[in-house]
Amino acid sequence: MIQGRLPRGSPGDKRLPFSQGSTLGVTEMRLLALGNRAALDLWRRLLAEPRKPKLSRLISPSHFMTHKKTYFSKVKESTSFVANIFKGKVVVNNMFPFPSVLSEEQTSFLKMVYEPCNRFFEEVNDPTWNDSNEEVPSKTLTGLKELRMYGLQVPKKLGGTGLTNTQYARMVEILGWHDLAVGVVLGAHQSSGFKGILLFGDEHQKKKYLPDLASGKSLAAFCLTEPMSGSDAASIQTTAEVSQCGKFYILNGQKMWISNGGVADVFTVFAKTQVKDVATGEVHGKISAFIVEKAFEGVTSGLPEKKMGIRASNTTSVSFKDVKVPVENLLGGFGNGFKVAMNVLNNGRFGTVSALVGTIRRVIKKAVNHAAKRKQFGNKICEYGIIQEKLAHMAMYHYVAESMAYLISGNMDMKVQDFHLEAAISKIFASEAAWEVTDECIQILGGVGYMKQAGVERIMRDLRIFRIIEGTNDILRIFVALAGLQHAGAQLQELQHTLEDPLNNTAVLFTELGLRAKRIIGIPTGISLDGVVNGHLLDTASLVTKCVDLLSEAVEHLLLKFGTEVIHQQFHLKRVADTAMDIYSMGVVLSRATYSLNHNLPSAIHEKLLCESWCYKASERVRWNLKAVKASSWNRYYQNMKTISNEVVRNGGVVYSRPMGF
Ligand code: MYA
Repeated sequence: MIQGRLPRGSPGDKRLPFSQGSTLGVTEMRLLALGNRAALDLWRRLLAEPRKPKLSRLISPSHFMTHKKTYFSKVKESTSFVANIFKGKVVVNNMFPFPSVLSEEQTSFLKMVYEPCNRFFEEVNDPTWNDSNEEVPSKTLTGLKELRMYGLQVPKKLGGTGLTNTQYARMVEILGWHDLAVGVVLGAHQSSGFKGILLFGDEHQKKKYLPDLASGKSLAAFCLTEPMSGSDAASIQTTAEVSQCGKFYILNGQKMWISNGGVADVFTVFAKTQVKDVATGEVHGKISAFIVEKAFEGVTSGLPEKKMGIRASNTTSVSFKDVKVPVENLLGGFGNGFKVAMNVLNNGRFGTVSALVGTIRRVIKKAVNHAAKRKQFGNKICEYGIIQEKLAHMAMYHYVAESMAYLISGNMDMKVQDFHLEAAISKIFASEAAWEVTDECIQILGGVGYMKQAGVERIMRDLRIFRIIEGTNDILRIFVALAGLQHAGAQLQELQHTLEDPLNNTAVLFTELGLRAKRIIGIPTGISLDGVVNGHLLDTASLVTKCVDLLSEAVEHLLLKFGTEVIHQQFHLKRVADTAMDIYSMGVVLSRATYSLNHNLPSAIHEKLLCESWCYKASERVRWNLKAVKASSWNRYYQNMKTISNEVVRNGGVVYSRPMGF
C-alpha cells in the first residue's frame, strides 16, 4: 500500500512530517491503535525510509566501484564470522575451538621437512648477498629443489610434498624469518603461479604440468596485472580469441610487475574472451584463464625491474603477441577466469600471512636482544616504560597475526569454504603489523637499526610490498566493507519483506524493536560468548559482543541513510572495514587464548594478558571508528578532506606558499 509513495519529508511529498500531525497510512493507523508508538516508528524506519527506494536498490542490479557489475545481487547465508558480525550475529563455528588439525603423523612429517629447510637457510642462503646482487644464486635454488620446496602443496602422487595448509603455513614461516625475497620467488611460483592448476586444472593439465613445477624443473608465474588494470582486476585488456581452425586461442596483450616474469616457464594468464550468453544470445567480454608456456611463440619478458625491496626476486613485464594457446590449456572453463583469479588470491593470502608471521617473530627477537643488553642512563632500555610498551605492542601484533594465520589454515584444512573475508583481513593485518613492528624495532635499535649491518632496513624494504601485492590493503578494505554490507543489506531486506505485513508479524516487529532499543540505550542485545570462551575471559568476550552490536547498528544506519550510494562512501567504508578487522582480531585471540587456557599450555597466562590487552585497545578503536561513521559532526571533517584533496590535486601539490613567500 505504501509502495511507490515518496518518503515523508522528501521533495514532492505533500504530507507533513510525522511529528507535526501527519497523514497516516492504514497500517500505520492500525499500529497506533495497537497503542505502540515505538513500533510505529520502527516500522516507518525500516519500511518508509528504504522506499526511496534505497534498500530495494541494494538487492537489484547495482554496482561496486565501477557501476559495471551487479554486486549486491546474490547473497547466500554464510558461516563466515566476519560476514555475520555485519548482521549483528556472532557465528562461532569457524572460530571456536581454535583449530588443532595436525595428526601425530602429520606433525612428525612436518618436522622432518622443516628442520633441514631451516638449517639450509641458516647455513647456505645469504639474504644480504641476494639483496645486494639482486638475484637468488643457483646454490640456493638447487638446494630448495632438493628440499622439495617448490611443490609444497602438490599431492605426492604428482611429485609434490603433499603438505596440508597448516603444514604449509609452518614451512613458509621459515621463508619469512630468513628471506622474504626468496619467499616471493617460491610464493609467486606455488602460492599464485600454478595454484590455478592445482585448484581448477583438469586431470590432463595437472598431470602435464604439476610434476615438473613441483620438482622445480619448471617455474610458474601469475599474470593478472596490466599497465591499465591493477586493483580493478576485471578491466584487463589482454584478449584471447578463438582461432579460425578452432584449435587455439590467440592471445594478445601485456602484463606488468609479474613476479618470476623473466624466469618462469609456465604462466597462468588472464585475458578477455567473448562469451555468448546461452539464454539471450548476447555476447559479453568475460575473463578466461589460460596456461601459457614460455616456449609458445610470441611470449616475451621485459628487463628485470629495479625495486625498493625483495630485490633478489625477479619482476618483469610479460608480453603476448599472437600467441597460439592450445584450447586444452583453457583453465577453469570459458569465461570463468575472474573466479579463478579471485580464488587463487583467496587461497594464497594465508601463505603471505604465515610468511609475515615468521618475519615479525624474527624482528621481535632482534629488538629484544638489543633492548635487553643496551644500557642508557644506567639502566637497560627494556626497563623503561616507553620501550616496554613498544615491545608489548610488538608481541601483541605477532600474537594476533600468528593466530590469524593458523586459524585460517586450520579452517582450510577442515574444508571450510567461506574464508575469503577472513583471508583478506588477515593479509591486511599481517602486512601492516609487520611494517609497524619492524619500524618500532628500528626505533628501539636507534642508530644501529638504521645501519645496513643490522639487517632490519632490508627487512623493512622487503616488507613494504606486502601492503600492495595480492590486492592492495585499500582495495581489500573496501572489499571487506562492501561484502559485509551486502550481507547486512540482504538481512534488512528480508526483514523489510516480513514487516510489509506488520500486524501478522508482531513478534518479529517487537523483537526487532527490542534489539534496536537495547542498542540505542547501550545495553547488551543478548548475543554472548558464554560457554564458548574460557571462563577467565568472559569480561573480555563481552567487549567483542558489545562491538558487534555497535557495528550492526552503524551498518544499518549507513544502509538506511545511503542505500546503494553507500558504495561511494569510502570514508565510512574504511572505518567499517577497520572495525570488522578489529572485531575479527578480538575473536581470533579469544579463541587462541581459550584453547591455551583450556589445555593448560605453559604460556596460557601470558596469552591471556595479550588477549585482554589487545581486546581492550581494539574495542576502544571500534568505538572511535564507529562514532566517526555515525556522528554527523564528522561529516564536516570528511567534507574538509575532500576539499583539501581536490585543491591539492588542482594545484599539483600543496596550495600555500612558504612563510617567506618563495
Ligand atoms: S596479483 C595482483 C593482485 N591483484 C589483485 O588482488 C586485484 C584486486 N582486485 C580484486 O580483488 C577485485 O577486482 C575486487 C572485485 C575485489 C576489487 N572471492 O563485481 P565484483 C566475486 C570470491 O565485486 P569487481 C599479485 O599481486 C563477486 O562475488 N569471489 O568485482 C600476485 C562476484 O561474483 P558473482 C569474489 O568490482 C603477487 C564477482 O566476483 C571475490 O571487479 C604474487 C564480481 O565481483 C573474492 N575475493 O572488484 C605474490 N571478489 O558474479 C607472491 C569478488 O557471482 C606471494 N568476487 O556475483 C608472496 C607470498 C610469500 C609467501 C611465501 C609462500 C611460499
